[in-house]
Amino acid sequence: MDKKKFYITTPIYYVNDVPHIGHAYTTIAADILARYSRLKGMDVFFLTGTDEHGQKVEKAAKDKGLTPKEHADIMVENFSTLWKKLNISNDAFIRTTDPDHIITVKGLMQILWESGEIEKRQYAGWYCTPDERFWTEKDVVEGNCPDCGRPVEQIQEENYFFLMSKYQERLIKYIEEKPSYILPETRRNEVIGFLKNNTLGDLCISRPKSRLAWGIPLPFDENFVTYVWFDALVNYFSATKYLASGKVDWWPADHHLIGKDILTTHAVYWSTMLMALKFPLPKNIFAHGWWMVDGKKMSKSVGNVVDPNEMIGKYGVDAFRYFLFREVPFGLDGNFSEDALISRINTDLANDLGNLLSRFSTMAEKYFNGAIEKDSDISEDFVKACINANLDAHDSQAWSQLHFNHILDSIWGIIRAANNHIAQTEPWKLAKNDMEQLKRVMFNLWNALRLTAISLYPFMPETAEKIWQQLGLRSLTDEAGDRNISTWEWKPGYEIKISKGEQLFPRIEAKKENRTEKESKQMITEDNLISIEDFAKVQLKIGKVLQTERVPKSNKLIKLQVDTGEIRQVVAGIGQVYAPEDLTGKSIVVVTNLKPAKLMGVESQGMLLAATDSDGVLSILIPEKNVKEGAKIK
Ligand code: ME8
Repeated sequence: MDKKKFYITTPIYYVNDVPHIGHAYTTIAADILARYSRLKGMDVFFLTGTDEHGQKVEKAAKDKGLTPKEHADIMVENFSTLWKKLNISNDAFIRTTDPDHIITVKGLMQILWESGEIEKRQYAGWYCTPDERFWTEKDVVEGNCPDCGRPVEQIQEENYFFLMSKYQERLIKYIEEKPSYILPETRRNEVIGFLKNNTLGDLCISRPKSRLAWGIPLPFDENFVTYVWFDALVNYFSATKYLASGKVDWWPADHHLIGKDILTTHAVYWSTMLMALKFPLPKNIFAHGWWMVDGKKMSKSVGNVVDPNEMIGKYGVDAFRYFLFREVPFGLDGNFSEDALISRINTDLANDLGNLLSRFSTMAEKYFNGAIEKDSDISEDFVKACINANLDAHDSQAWSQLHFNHILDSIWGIIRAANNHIAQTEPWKLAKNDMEQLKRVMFNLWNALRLTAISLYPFMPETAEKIWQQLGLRSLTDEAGDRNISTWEWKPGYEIKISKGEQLFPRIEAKKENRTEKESKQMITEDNLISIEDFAKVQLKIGKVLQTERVPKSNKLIKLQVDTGEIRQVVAGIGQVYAPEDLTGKSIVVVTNLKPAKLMGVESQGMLLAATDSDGVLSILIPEKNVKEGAKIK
């Protein structure tokens, strides 16, 4: 029998900026679903990628003095490197500059053109350049974009329009008839409300080349390029044609995971495009909520953007992955704080899970020399509680509705039951007078931990493997298939030998109370010393210089593209001493957590360290040995 297929996507992210926790969030969510589906024995195609055309990317490249493709080639690395660090198990990575994607976009455009779904019209409207969107007179708020608040400009030009308006009624009917097409329900209601209370216009799907050159040319008119959203949305389909295994027809997707910011483009533009193409619609579009910091939107100018690389470096991949999905129900907005993350690590991960495993393995080694024998009584309350919690963790409704925090809570149901069981049975007492009962307790605890590891795997793959190994089992993914996800009495066909390993999650000391800025300054002036905490605030890393060039009209400034584990642009005032070409390939020291600043209009995302002596000799700092880029300086 053919395996059941499961196709999941993330948005393709703009390469105009580096990834932050929001991008990580959607991608980890997709990874959780992909891993779970593989565990259940399905054939999975998990797609992510980057959106590389359009005005935003063109502008970001121009600011850096690069061509859009050069810029995209550098920036795409930030995403692929981060996905590796986060253990993202994507099967494919699409870039909209891939030649095969471009061919598909042109092909679909041509079909729509020939079938009369596209029309050329004279158009006058208000245009928001940063958002690349036209607005009508009534949308505009005091001359500003209703979405981003920036000024709009009046534009009059000829353009091509996709006749989206004629699909309005059909789309309403479709969404009403398919309750799980758009989730969560609040978002579904929003879309229905919008469609019922507004007249859907036609969608401008071209940009004149004279205004925007960086896009896919229309196949039927070379003077225009394709609107970036039309190009981007097609990725979900085009990838199935050239990035997936040839035997399976992957379209339609099971889930498009997106943030709530891009719901309209998916629920309305993409759905109607597919209707016009006579293609099936995806089975589900899930729009999750927004991560904020102190109740505010993350933004570079406010300086509150959370860098996932930093969080992984400080707390580990799995703690970060766990926190994002345990703390806030998937679908709602959440507030990110390191204190909340530390608290989850100390309570859920160190106290509940880590302690359970270490107590179990210590006892197994102490009382049975690591050997666990099969001996269970499935009528015991403890076993029943574990079986029920495990069933909840694999509840198909919870998984299809993406109730990740409920699922995690159910897994913690097993962990809590196991900890209670230890407290109630007091194995250290049984060791003195009832070894038979102790054997049973240990086997049951082993089973509870085994099911915990399987259930946790999609969320925390490294931790699950570590638990599995300490439990004396072989490869989790090989052995855990659908059959063993919920079987209590399962036992492998080889001898189990427990081997106590490292603590999964050492506790993190609570942060010392934050000194106010004024107090810190006072300290420095009073005795000219800073505390180790103050020094620890400065993040220093080794960076490898990839590309260099002078900042135009400056004899002092050099612009460097530096790999510090992620690619960043650094502008340094060393141009009177160093020629740009002298720096390429060198390892340097970079301050990586400085707020970005503009020097002569060019953005610098960090600072390189250099020393100047009293004679005015300037030297950049270079490590004495070969150390990898991204190495931390402590
Ligand atoms: O919109 N909280 O790309 P993008 C949660 N290229 N998720 C967030 C977030 C936050 N604060 N910020 C971003 C684009 N995201 C288009 C998509 S798809 C055909 C084209 C996540 O780089 C969330 O998934 O602006 C959001 O929808 C996406 O990043 C936007 O990424």
